[in-house]
Amino acid sequence: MKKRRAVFITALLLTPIAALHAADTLKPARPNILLITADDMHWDSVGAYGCPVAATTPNIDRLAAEGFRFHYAFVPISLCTPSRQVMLSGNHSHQTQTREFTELERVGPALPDLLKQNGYYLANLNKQQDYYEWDIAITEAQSGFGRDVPFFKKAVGEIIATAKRQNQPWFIMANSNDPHRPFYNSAAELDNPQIKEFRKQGRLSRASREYRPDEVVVPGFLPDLPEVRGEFAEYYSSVRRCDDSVGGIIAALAESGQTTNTIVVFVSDNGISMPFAKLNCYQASVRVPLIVRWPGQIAAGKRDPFNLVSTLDLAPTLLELAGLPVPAYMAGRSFVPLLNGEAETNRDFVVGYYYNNLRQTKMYPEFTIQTRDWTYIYNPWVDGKTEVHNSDYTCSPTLLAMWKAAETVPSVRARVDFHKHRVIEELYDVRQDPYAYMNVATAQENVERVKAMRLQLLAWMQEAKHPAAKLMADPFNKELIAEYLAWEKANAVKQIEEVERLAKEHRVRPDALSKKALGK
Ligand SMILES: [Ca+2]
Repeated sequence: MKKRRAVFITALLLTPIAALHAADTLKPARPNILLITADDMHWDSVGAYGCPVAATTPNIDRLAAEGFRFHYAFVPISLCTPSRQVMLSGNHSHQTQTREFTELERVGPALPDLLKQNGYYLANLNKQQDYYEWDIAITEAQSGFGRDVPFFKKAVGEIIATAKRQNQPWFIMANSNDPHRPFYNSAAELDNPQIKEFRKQGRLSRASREYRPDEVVVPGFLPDLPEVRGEFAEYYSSVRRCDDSVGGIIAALAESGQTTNTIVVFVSDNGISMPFAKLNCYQASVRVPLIVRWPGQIAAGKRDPFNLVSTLDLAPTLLELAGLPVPAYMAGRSFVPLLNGEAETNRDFVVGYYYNNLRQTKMYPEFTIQTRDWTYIYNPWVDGKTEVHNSDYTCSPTLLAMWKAAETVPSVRARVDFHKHRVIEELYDVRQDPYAYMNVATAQENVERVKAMRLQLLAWMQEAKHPAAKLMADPFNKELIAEYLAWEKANAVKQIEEVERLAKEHRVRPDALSKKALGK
């Protein structure tokens, strides 16, 4: 372990010296960075994370065997674009004003900007194209909606070859659209006009293994109804197709001969698109698989079973691994010491949040503190009458089946009712209740715990200058709740106007505004 640490220290010490000579031909050797994201993949859908279904991710498992994986990794927000924006900016959603699909305020240069300034060739497949000066950005329309497995390998191979010709280190952000809805071979996938077109062109890849309903396990946070099981069979086939894409990307890297000089990160952007998961603040919403591989530099096959990390930390971590300084304006902090086997200090929780559905002004702000053993959630929008609307899965066979079953099955009715209305405070004992059924926020034995977790949220909000900070100091004050919700709504209206203005000026793609284009 000491030896490995020494490698980093040496690299950091040498960088400024090497930089002195950088003006000529002697460029400092920077590692390449390959950031692979899955879309809406539940944390334990990966075999290496204990997936209960067989052989879902052989390629990602190989990556885990060759790399370092975090058992407790979280995203701060369970929504696609904001989550990826957190990864790239190292800042929280409210700091960059990325509550929805467009970043409106730059805190400072983000990871791609800083890498570009240091000579990197930047490439992006599928997502996050509006904000950075990518040397090449491949759209969903070009990539077969992220469902064309051979395309990933070919594109990554060509990008690496281009960077090599230009003698540049590279940063590739390769985003699979799997296992995002519409799921594999579902009616919604087969009926989607764009996907239909790709299918005609022979670009809709088959998964290398397709799952039948009797082969899958429905996670405990959902009832095991036939329609739910049917969707999970489609979902796991999507997971497998994502894994096929990851395999192609890794093969392209291997064929380029640059494996040893490339840091590979695999991460999901949020939990599965299902009730009590995506677009919420439960563990199933914000917990993700996170694997880092750098042969010879980061211990292979190691698992960190203890420390909590957030994808907020990715940008600072990758900057440090690349031997670059981490700017003070980034809210995340590098987890390089953890990769070196050191214990983390001063972090026994991570924060999370959620605000609203895509391009809507009705807000459902939720905030969470996640620890290894507890999930605390504060829902200021809850008033006993308002019904939550999570656009992503409202018409899903799963939710429709739950509504139907609720007519006759009391336990499902209770679950459906709770999902609709919630309560203002939730607390779950993750060890005893991993699927968040028993809200113990008001239990006498948890009074001090809840108080402490509220204070953790308050301290974070104060430090990160969150507009809910005043409310969090007095979380049941109805006037403060109304004031905060009015602020969020006004801000959402302002954001939509700003996005429309930017689209008119062609500073964001018009399809960033289209729900259809985003598969919503
Ligand atoms: Ca997503």
